[in-house]
Amino acid sequence: MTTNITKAWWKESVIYQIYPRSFKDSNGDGVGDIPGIIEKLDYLKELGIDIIWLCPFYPSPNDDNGYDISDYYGVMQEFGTMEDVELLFKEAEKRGIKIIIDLVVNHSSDEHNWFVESRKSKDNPYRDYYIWHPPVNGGPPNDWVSFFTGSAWEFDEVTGEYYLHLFTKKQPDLNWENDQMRQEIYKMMRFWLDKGVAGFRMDVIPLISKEPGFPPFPKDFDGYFPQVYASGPRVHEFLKEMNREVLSKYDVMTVGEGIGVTPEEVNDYVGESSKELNMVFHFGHMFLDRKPDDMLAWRDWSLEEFKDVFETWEKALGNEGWGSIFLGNHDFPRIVSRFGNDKEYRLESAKMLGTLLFTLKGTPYIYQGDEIGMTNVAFPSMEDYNDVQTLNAYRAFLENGGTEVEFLKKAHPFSRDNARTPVQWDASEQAGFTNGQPWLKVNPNFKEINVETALRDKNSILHYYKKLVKLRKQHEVLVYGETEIIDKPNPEIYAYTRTLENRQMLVVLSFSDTETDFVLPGHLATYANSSKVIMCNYPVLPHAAQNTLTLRPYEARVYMLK
Ligand code: TEU
Ligand code: CA
Repeated sequence: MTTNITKAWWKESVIYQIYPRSFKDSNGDGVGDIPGIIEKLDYLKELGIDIIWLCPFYPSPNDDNGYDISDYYGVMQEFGTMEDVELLFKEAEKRGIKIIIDLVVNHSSDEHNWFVESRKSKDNPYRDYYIWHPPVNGGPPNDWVSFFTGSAWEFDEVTGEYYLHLFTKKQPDLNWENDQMRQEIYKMMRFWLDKGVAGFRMDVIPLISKEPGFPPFPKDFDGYFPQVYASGPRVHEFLKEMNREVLSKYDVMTVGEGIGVTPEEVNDYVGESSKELNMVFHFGHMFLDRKPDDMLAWRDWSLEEFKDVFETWEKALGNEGWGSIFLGNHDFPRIVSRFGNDKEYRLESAKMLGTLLFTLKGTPYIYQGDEIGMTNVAFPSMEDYNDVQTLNAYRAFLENGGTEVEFLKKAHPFSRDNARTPVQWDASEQAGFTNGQPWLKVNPNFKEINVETALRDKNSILHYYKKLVKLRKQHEVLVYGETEIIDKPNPEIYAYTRTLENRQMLVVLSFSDTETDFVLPGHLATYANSSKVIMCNYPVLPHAAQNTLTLRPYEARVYMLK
């Protein structure tokens, strides 16, 4: 099998996501900061990553932890200064690490100067930077809902109109129909690119173009609700313009948060000839276990559905587009708690999930702490929670007659705070994250799960991740090879080959907590019998493959077939 995929540095890279508030506090105020990241660059270099995705570090009232930006050109005081950020860029570059930053331009903070002006009067020059609408029948213009519970419209007394906010009411949506506003965004992007950033992760970018006339939410819609708001009529025009005027002038990469994007349309965003973005994150596997429109309602899912998500997207992307592989981020539960077993098989299942991350086709993204197998937390009281999505859902839950105890049961597996507890650096107080009181409590399991312990133990998840990074760098087939699923309906095993020209690898992953037999199809068994296991998450390697592989709980194996 040959491939005519265009090669690119960002396809071959490994990306590490940093949520600065929770990464490392350098000055004891309990909040992670930029100097804290600089301290840990050598650690990241050792891990082998190529690119850091830095979550928002700009001034913000922190209604949504930095995703509500009040100044696109500055640095949040708690995180440090512009000099600190410039030093971070320089120190990263010294180590051969690139940095991409979060571009949050579907909305700003209501404390951004543009909005402060915009709400003053109907004829303010900034009025049209946001989306204002007069009341309809004395109420909101339509029935759109915010991603974080309640109406997406907020009434503003000053001018007697509503403004649109798809997220919290402190995150008013910017009006991309306004040419001048768009030019301001492009100018700001150039500002950061000229400082040396290697690209952007674009927050909820498919939402920037709104349906004209603001029609009501379609009746009987049974898909995933962001699809209704995503991919508005001018989204591709805007992204092409952004690419033409800004991105195409630099050698950079972009990854859009592909919320609401369907496989059928993905190459309109990332297909090479579309000249818009390089990659998007797809969310099919992130919403398998919850009802689309209700974070609190869980549903059962099967491994087959999970495989189908990745297969569908790889097929849809073909040779025109490129994928991004992630299992979690700052918005979702910890991957080992969600897709693995964070109790008796934490080590094995975290390594197995890592194997998946690095052997599927697409650029892999590690979320901070996953490389040591950090787990979900179960705070005993709602007072311990910080995330605005969780708190809004809690308020609505109480209004509907629920209790704190009931809500906690639901919040434990789904709250975004699961991924936001401080990174566990060592076994000292507060996990070595801070000398003070952390802004969010440290997970009580830090004495066992922390970086220092993992560095000392050659059998740790961390060391396994390092090997995976190396493996992917050594074998081009793991980057560019095509994936073919074997025995897709198998409810416990996720197995696939990766093939590039005359090279072939076989990956076999068990999602089961018991021993499981897996029968290889004839054509593969022939090769497997004489092939080498080049990666395995159990210390004792299995013998060379036979037709039937007996996999231990959460076992992961990578064979070099040819
Ligand atoms: O997330 C967008 C998004 O769709 C999330 O709201 C997601 O559905 C939810 O968190 C799942 O639990 C981005 C950012 O990643 C998120 O942190 C921000 O809160 C949001 O945009 C608004 O900027
Ligand atoms: Ca600090």
